[in-house]
Amino acid sequence: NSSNPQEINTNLNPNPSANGWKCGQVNDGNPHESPNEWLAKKLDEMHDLYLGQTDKNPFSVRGYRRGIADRIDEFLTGSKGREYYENTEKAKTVCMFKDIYGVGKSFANELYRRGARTIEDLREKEYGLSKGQKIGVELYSDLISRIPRTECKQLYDLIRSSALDLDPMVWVEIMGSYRRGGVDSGDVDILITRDNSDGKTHKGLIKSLVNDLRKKGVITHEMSTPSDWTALETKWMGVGRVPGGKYRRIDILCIPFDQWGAALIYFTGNEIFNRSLRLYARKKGYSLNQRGLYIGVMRGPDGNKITEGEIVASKTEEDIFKILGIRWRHPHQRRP
Ligand code: DCP
Ligand code: MG
Ligand code: MN
Repeated sequence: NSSNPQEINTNLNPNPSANGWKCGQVNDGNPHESPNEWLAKKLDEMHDLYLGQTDKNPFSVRGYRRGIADRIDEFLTGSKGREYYENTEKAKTVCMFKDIYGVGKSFANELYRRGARTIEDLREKEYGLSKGQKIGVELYSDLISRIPRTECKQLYDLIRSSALDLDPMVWVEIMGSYRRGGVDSGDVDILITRDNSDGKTHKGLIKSLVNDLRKKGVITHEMSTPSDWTALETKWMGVGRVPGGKYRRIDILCIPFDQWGAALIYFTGNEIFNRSLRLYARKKGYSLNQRGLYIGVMRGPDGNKITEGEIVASKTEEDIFKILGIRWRHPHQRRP
């Protein structure tokens, strides 16, 4: 019975990008129709169909109207936000601001409220931007463009050879979308550790590496630096380039040698693959994070850890997949 609203498939997808619709574009179903008009029409259709049923009393109609109102609310307050669904000057400006490194939805809106309209405005006037956001504004057009795979490889080779010159025992890998086989990437993700079988570690290497790459003009800006440069686990975030090329976001993660496998899984991603693997581990009584696979982790009602548990695997990806009882997936297949 297609007149029952519960059974109508309206093909509504709350995420317009799933329908190929992006910021500043209109719905592709009808070039003269904005996404808002299209959505309103769909909801009207649902409403009319519902009212057309003779067995519905005024109370259930009111309840149904409220249901629709809730759905609209849900769309408008969804992760992309109201501006995503509109093709207005404000929507386009807020979208542009959201693409600045380190700027989220609410700050993008605040900048608009405070009168900013262009990237130039943000360069000229004081808006209380953080250090990272200022770099994001300064290098806006470079940082929003994708990095071709060959250029990722060039940056990786430059970083790797510097690291190996400093210590021939280091392990350096390129991770993220590059390892998953992407034709281009949003940033360059680098994982570093050191074979500790001779009793030495990579402690402090990140500092010398960043200094060396700065001297070579490969690293140009720092957005977030380790709180302790001499720790075994450090994260560095910044910007660099193949000398003469575009400015690119670079993330460098240093980790203890025995966590290599768990870190490989985490930093290869993608994020959805990681979430499903972690959920799967939990269902089997384990707990997986970027440091290792644990057993006996006790969690409170909020899901927070009460006990650390005991580590059962972390050195290789294969060890972790094997204990979980699933076959190892090639990184190219980790993009569900
Ligand atoms: N990661 C994660 N959860 C997050 C952020 C990151 O699990 N909230 C993991 C999975 C990602 C990896 O770290 O694949 C690298 O993060 P990036 O943000 O660099 O994402 P990608 O490299 O996958 O894509 P992009 O090409 O946009 O950089
Ligand atoms: Mg990346
Ligand atoms: Mn990254």
